[in-house]
Amino acid sequence: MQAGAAQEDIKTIKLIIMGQTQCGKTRLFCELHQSIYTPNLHGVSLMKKDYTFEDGGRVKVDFWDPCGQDRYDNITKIYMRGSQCAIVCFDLTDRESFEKVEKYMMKLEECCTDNLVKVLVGNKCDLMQERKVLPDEGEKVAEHYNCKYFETSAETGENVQEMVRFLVKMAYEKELQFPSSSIRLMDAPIRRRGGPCFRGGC
Ligand SMILES: Nc1nc2c(ncn2[C@@H]2O[C@H](COP(=O)(O)OP(=O)(O)OP(=O)(O)O)[C@@H](O)[C@H]2O)c(=O)[nH]1
Ligand SMILES: [Mg+2]
Repeated sequence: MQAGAAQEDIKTIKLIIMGQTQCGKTRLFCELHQSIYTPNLHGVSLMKKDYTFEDGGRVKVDFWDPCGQDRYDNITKIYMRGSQCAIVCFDLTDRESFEKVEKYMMKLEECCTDNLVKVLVGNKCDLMQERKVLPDEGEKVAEHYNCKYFETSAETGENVQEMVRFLVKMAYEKELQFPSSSIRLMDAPIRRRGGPCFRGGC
């Protein structure tokens, strides 16, 4: 075997994080990578990390972090394409960011294939006194979008590694089952469906 051949067998998984500006996307990734937090004020940033699983399988993960300001929506769409996994994030202390979850879920449905795996994340769970979204509400929306719900804190690190490891493992297992090279983006149907209720009363 040639030197480096084993390296080439390791798949790269593309992970994207989406969510309203200021919900904590960049800080979550900095916590995950144990790097110093610097806000990304423009465009998109990329971080990388390798994961090894119990069965010996390994993946390289590219973490794409687009700026959540609305004016970057079109750029974000470009980076969403070809993603195997996604974190849809909101700020537990900001009701509006929770109401925007639907927008990001719809975008993912439009731009990614059925094999995309995702999680819904309520971030800033360290700010308990300022909470504006109840755990049950997060759970209900996650259930609607057929994904798992996590509450994290990029400030304390609570649940951050666990949430990402869960997502990456799901993507890794899906990749073994349905290698993304066999999926053409053109095959991804454009779907529309009614959103969940974010305002109560339904
Ligand atoms: N208390 C607390 N503050 C947080 C947490 N996560 C992020 N923050 C703060 O929230 C602010 C926004 O964090 P960012 O990570 O830059 O938010 P973002 O979602 O990347 O924002 P855009 O890049 O504009 O889309 C910063 O002041 C962070 O320090 C958290 O878990 N707890
Ligand atoms: Mg950011």
